[in-house]
Amino acid sequence: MARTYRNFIAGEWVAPVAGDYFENRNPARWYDVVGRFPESDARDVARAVRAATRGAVAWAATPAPLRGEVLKRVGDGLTKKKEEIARAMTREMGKVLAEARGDVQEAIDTAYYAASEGRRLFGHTVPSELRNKWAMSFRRPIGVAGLITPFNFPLAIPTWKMFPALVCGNAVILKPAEDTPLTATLLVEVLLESGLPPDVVQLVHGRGETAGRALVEHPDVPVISFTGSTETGALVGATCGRMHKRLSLEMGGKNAQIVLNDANLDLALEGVLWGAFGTTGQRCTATSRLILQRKIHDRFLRMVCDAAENLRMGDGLDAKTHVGPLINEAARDKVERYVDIAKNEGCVLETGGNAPRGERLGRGWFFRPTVFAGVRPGMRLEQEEVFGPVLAVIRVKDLDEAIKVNNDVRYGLSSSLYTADLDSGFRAMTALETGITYVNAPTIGAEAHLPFGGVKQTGNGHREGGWQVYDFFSETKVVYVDYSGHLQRAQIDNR
Ligand code: UN1
Repeated sequence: MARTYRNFIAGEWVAPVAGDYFENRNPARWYDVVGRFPESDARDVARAVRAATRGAVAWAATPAPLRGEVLKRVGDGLTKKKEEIARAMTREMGKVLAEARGDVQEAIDTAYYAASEGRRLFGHTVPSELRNKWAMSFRRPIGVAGLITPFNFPLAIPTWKMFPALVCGNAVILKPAEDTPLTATLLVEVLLESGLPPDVVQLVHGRGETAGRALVEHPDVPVISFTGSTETGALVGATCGRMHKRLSLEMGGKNAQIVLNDANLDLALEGVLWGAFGTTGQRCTATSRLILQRKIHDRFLRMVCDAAENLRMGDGLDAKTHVGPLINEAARDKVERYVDIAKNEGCVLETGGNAPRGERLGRGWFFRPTVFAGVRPGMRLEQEEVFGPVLAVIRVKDLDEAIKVNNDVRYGLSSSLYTADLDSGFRAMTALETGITYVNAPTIGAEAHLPFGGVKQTGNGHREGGWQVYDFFSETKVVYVDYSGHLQRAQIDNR
């Protein structure tokens, strides 16, 4: 019988009020039940908010460098448990173990960055326009932050939000994806072992429509950070807009790798395999379009298809596996739907296009690495996020056309250009409309200490990672001190 897990609310591991649970299963082997997790509702969320509101007061009064020291210990704790967490992650999420270790490492990097930020939560001191008057800004915590996170980076993404929120002095409530609740549980355990005061973190499992929604709608949660689909993001945004909440959204992508005639094709091949089929294409940053310049199109397409056919699908815990399963049945249905759509649009299926059968792979949500050629700008396969191992190949005349195709989608997270020409690299750097551009590297590979996020409908202008997220999780306060001894009227008395 699989273990039953609980929420963490008000300093205790507790059962959900309604007493309902959902099963978390291994996507590589359905019969492997990882555990049963709480199906929480608005009552559980309300309890978590009450506790977090208490926690926020004491935590805000703790000096930021000391808050940072807790995060340092969290980094140490995650380092110690790196292998254990990575294995748990692969079991519940399916990504290959090397990638799961990378996911944990990203959380470790984020923890150490946050720890150092505790001694550097800069404000500004600027000259006043009046004599004998002091002007400065500093940061204050906001209060309780609601964090809603996806399955694809079960540890890294929660920590991108949680660690900066904590260092800035907020209490947090995490509602992790229902497909990856175990990793989130292990994260909270590390936080508690590291000396984080219990009321400062709450973990509420459950579904987006119930637990997630209750968190977004709760009046005492003034800041929400959400990573997920553009459709759900719009719903979250509507509620936050109505309730005047601060909101950070990270959503879809339709990222392209461009390969020019002068590129190192072997390098570009490694890049596209990693970008398109790593994490089984389930990254916001995944390469889902491959834009090839005319002269190398046929040759490079052949190279990609041959290599894709040699990728071995399997359980992510098996060292021989290159590509794990999709996360669940709905994900595989969606990928199958897009394969049909692409065929109906007249795209040419070059390889893949279906789920493998048989003893080894037939009882997981696997899907073959898939390549469609003859894709034209504007087709649905070219415009819409599939979130699976499906690559759309588009042929273009030159860099200008490649840039135009890259930009002509509603998303703008990451982009990549392979070229040996410095001028092309620099032109693309500014012309590609994405939050991140890689030159001679794939569309994935963001580092924890640089801002992560996209333009257009990928986000709403905020960034995670790096220094900008600290602005998001803190309130700027400005103080003027007039020590002249008389009334000085700004904009008037100095003229
Ligand atoms: C995501 O795609 O959802 O750049 C996050 C990367 C990772 C983070 C990706 N470091 O692919």
